[in-house]
Amino acid sequence: MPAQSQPARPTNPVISGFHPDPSVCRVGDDYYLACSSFEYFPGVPLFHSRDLVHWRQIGNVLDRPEQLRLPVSMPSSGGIYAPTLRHHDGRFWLIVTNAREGGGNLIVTATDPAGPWSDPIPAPGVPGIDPDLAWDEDGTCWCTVAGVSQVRIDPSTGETYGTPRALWSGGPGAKAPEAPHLYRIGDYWYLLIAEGGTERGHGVSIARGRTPTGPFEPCPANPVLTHRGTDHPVQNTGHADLVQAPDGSWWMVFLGVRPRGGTPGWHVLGRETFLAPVTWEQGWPVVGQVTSDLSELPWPLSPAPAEERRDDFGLGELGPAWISVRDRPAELFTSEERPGWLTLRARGGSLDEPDAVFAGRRQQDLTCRARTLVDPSDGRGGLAVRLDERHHYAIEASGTDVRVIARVGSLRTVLAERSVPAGPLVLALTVTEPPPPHGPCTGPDVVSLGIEQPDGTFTEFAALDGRYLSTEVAGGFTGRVIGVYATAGTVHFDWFDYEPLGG
Ligand code: 6LW
Repeated sequence: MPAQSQPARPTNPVISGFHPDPSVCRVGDDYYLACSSFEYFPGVPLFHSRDLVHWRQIGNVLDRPEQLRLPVSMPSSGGIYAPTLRHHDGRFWLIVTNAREGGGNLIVTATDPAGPWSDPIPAPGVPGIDPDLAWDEDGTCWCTVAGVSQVRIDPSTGETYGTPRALWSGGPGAKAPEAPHLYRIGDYWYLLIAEGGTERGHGVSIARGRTPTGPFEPCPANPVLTHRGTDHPVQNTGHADLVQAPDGSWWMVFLGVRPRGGTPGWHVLGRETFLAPVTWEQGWPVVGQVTSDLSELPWPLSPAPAEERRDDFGLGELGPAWISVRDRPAELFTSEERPGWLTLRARGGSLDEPDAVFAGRRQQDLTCRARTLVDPSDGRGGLAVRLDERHHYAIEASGTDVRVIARVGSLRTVLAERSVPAGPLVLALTVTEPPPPHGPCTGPDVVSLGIEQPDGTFTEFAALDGRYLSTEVAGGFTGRVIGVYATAGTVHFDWFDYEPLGG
């Protein structure tokens, strides 16, 4: 299976595409990082790095149905929110929220972060989202959540002790104090939080105290990171975690977005993971510039993981970058029916359904191309770029009929429909910059959908403004995912490829 596609140059974002709420920890020379996954299965992508810049996805923490059930009644952008990943006492610990009715906070552990991870341990006494785990010197574990409040917990049972106590809620008047992480650094306990909401006002603030339970004194220079009101190309910076490198230097991972187009700007890749250096002044962290070029790191960079663009569906199991909507039952996603092909069996008649049979990967590049060789003789299916059930563009085939469908909010339309010769065919889409002139109403990008002729030329069926597949239009916490789907019968896919286009 292909490795996670990574930039060849050391650039920010360090993990591009919809990979928000990063939580990082280091064990020896190895860093591990986990992100939110919302309505997608498997949940909680897990990455490994040796240099904080090049990350390779080594698995998903919640990759068995027994660990993660996301019902169709759960709206998109519900589900798995904001993990905290820590290493303590020879084990990895991950606490995360399943934000659905009857969900709640849960803890999983593993000795190998690539898995398997344990079945979830429910933590019903943890009151809210964005849980953090921190252990003090005597082994007492504290769970701190958005708000910000804290309760003592036994992470091996999920049992909490006493009632949650309010700790600190960030700057005066700032909304949404969330994403707390608590650390012992030197003589202080530091409480790092996000505030201002996960939109353009987002920021990171910090307070410190002598004990893990406070009292906490806010940093006079708060927020220690925000791009609000600036013209920085990376916006919405917040939801951060700190890590110390083996050389003693400190680093922050955090989420940010890259809005493009005119006003108000649209971001389409979701919230991505960025890296910035941290220095300390008078016991407070100072976050360095968020630069796009990370070549000047204080250690040699490991080679970027190989970019394998094509997935041949040969090994019988989808690689870790592949995600599906809410679940992925083996009988509906199989390579046993036709070896070397991925066969999808439809459930639900369109991508508008919350249980559509879809397997995709995050769009990780501002401009890119995706293609798939599909055999539509036994059903209907194709290639889609998906933001959620209500926002997606697709090109699909059924027998000799090929059409482009756009769903934007409550509007659903077939934009183009043509006949093609019977047999397998290549469906393709590109995401490119809007053609000039650029003005205040120009969108972020253009999604063009069509078919590739046997001679390799592209025949465009429709070109659509990308803003309608942006978070600013659709709402929510995710980003675009590009993949294959079936909406009737059985549809076979021989390969899928995805490549950045550059520029
Ligand atoms: C997450 C919260 C946030 O729980 O967005 O940006 C929420 N920060 O901390 C969903 O990712």
